Amino acid sequence: ASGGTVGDQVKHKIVGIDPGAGLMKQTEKAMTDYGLSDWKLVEGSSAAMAAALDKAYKNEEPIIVTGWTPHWMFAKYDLKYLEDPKGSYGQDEEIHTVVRNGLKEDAPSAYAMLDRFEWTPDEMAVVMNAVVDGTKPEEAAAQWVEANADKVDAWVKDLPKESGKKLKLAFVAWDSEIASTNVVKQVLEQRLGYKVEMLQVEAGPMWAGIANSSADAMVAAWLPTTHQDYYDKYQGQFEDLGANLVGTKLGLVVPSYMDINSIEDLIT
Ligand code: PBE
Repeated sequence: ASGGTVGDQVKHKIVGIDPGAGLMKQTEKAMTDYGLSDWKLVEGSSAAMAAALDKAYKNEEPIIVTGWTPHWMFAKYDLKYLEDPKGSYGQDEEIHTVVRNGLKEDAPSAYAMLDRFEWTPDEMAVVMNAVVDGTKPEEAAAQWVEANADKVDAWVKDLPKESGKKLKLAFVAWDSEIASTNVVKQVLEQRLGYKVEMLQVEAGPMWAGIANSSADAMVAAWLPTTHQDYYDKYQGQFEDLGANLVGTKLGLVVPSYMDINSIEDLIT
């Protein structure tokens, strides 16, 4: 890191992710709230953000990324969230399971399993960390399901088995959702006999797909804030089965070696 303000050091760029992510909208809001009009939020993807962070971190260069918890990057690197005294990123929230209308009648055992599905950030981390270390998501999920049989038993207890009934799970390629969607797929297939197709889409189409029934379910709804606009837009066209994970967080994330602590430190 060289001299000048933090803004000069990072060329007034914040490394973002996919444009449909709620995190991007919240970051735009934060930039307005804090008067960061000379800053630019760069669109990309989760993978590109992680690659940029990895590269900067290895060189001990300054970087500011949009980040969230649960995410493997906090285990892999020494990072900190910038304080958000204005509360632009809202309160801690939950990840919800959301299904299409009519799934309860059409696939009652899948509906029941999805309704029971819940796990902790630490459990999700096991799958995420395996994936970033090179295990295929499907394999990492299968290993987790095998190692956590008791927990999984409770999700499928007394539910009838199908023979190859088709089910579509929509998801966005966010690391957290790659983990959760793969675990749910494994459970529905191995334990309940479904044939599950995973549809990788952007955030908007994920919500639209549930609303228009082209997908059956998703476990990737960040509420009440991050996906609020999608939630409001499709109100009545989906069923919210409640939280599958609690204890999330969003914000601007920097390596701990950077000499700033708050979003306010970006104002020049
Ligand atoms: N995320 C991860 C998503 C939800 C899951 C925080 C990047 C978003 O911002 O919409």
